[in-house]
Amino acid sequence: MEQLLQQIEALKTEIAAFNDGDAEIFRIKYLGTKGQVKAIMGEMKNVAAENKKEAGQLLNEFKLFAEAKYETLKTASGNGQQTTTNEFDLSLPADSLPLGSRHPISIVKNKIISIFQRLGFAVAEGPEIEDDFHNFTALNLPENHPARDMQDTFYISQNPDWLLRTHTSSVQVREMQKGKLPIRIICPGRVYRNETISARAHCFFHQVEGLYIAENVSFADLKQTLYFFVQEMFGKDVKVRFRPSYFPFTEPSAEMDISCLICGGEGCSVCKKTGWVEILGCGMVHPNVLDNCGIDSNKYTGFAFGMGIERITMLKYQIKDLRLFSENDVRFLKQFTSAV
Ligand code: 2NM
Repeated sequence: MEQLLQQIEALKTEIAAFNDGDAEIFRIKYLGTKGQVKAIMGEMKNVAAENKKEAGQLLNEFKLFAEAKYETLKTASGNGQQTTTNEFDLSLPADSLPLGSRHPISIVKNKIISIFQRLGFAVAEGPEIEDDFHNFTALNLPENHPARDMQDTFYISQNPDWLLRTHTSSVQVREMQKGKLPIRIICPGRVYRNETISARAHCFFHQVEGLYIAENVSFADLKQTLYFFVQEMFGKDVKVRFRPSYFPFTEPSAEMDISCLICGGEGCSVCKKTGWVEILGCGMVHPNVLDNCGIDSNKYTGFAFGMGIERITMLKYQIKDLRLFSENDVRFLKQFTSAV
């Protein structure tokens, strides 16, 4: 009797662990005419008469246990008659993946691109690891020029000539060097500056810079292009103003403000009670830059501009903290929807 109990327990453990998945293999091994359940049933004849009742009960329970497992396997494989080991129904549709949403920076970047594409601008891209020439020297910032201090740069320790680009002007330098004129491009991309991270600064951000070089390009063309852009971006009611500024790569240079979207020019915390918010820098490309890139500055003129995508996005969606863009908190990200 003791031996029989041990045998039943051992078989129960074995059956419980059976996960071959194939019901037919299970049936033959345990429930068939030469199966182990039948075999152990045959042990009844060796059980002493006074134990027969208890043993019979135990064996019946065991048989039911084995049969229940067989039913489970049959249901799992979908067809008890199947004799192959194909456990999967390959005709079932796949589980769908949850759909994410586009990042607000991408939404605004795509919108900026589509506005300028309608004016005939093409998109140009380039490397994020640049050399000193494309990031600084070509842009009229010779070595030891104090203007290099305007942007704190991340240098690559392997090579003192390499750095993380501080603006996408380096892409425009590469396009100018190709020598195919006229040039009408916008350059979206990530740029890097060594800043202490706060609500208003980060060690990287995203830019769109624009460049138009041809014969007889004027400051009037620059103003009209940028006015069209802000009207498409922020609505027809927006007003613009230009303030004189300084960039080493443009002369003259200007900063463009738009009337405050929050208060409509009345004065609020976003515009610091001025009614205006700064959105981009621009200017006529410095003749030195054209010459450095192999373009005849006596024949050609051009305008350029640059804007931070984070800044435009913060204004458009009234986002107060720059860090939200890189924390990837889905509670923030899923609030933005876009068709593009
Ligand atoms: C700005 C502001 C003003 C600019 C200049 C050039 C280039 F390559 F033509 F010299 N690209 N981008 C530029 C001019 C960028 O960003 C605030």
